[in-house]
Amino acid sequence: MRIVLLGAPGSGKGTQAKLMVEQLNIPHVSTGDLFRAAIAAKTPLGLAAKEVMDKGDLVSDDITLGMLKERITQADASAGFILDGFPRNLVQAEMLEGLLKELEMTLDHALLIQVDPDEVVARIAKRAEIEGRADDTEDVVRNRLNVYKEQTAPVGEFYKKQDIVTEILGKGSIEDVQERIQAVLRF
Ligand code: B4P
Repeated sequence: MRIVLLGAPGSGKGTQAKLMVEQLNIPHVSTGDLFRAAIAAKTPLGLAAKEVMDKGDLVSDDITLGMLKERITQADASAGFILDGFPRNLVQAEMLEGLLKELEMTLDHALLIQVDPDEVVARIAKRAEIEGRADDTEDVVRNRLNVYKEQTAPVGEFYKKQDIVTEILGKGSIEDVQERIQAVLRF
């Protein structure tokens, strides 16, 4: 099964994807996590990405697609994957279409997790206290929300035209949200 998780920063995409992995036995591919690993390893890609991510902006599409292609062509992704944080804009959505066509693959679901902006800000503030991520400061979170509204929200419309979008209410406990996802995917 091939799934794309869409939603604002802090909507719980990563949190839900980790729970889905246990049930579906396919990998969770988070472009944010791939970038954070590259930053921790101080690779040239990581150094370039860090500057952009610290401001809350998006890393260039070519770099992101190259990294994604490398990940989804690994053996453990042959039966499917959960994409979290990709595509982040319409260019990436088109690039993913091309890549999947080349690999003779199709997407089964795009799950759009809906959470109020105030709730997102509160969740990320809590994570900032625990993890201290450089892009979780209030100003940067506001920029990330603007970037989401302008660049990522249209991706939902892109997949609505393909009739594969299901909106998931992201309010409530982590378990509540997971139950809603499981009801859609029927596992
Ligand atoms: P991401 O790593 O994707 O960061 P995110 O949007 O904050 O994560 P997510 O929505 O998964 O939230 P989470 O589950 O952690 O991106 C970071 C940056 O990387 C971007 O700004 C960009 O610069 C770069 N990047 C990534 N992908 C890119 C791409 N494709 N192109 C270009 N640049 C890219 O949840 C957040 C918090 O809420 C957690 O602390 C969690 O515990 C809590 N939470 C979750 N569900 C909850 C619930 N139901 N109730 C209460 N709290 C909850």
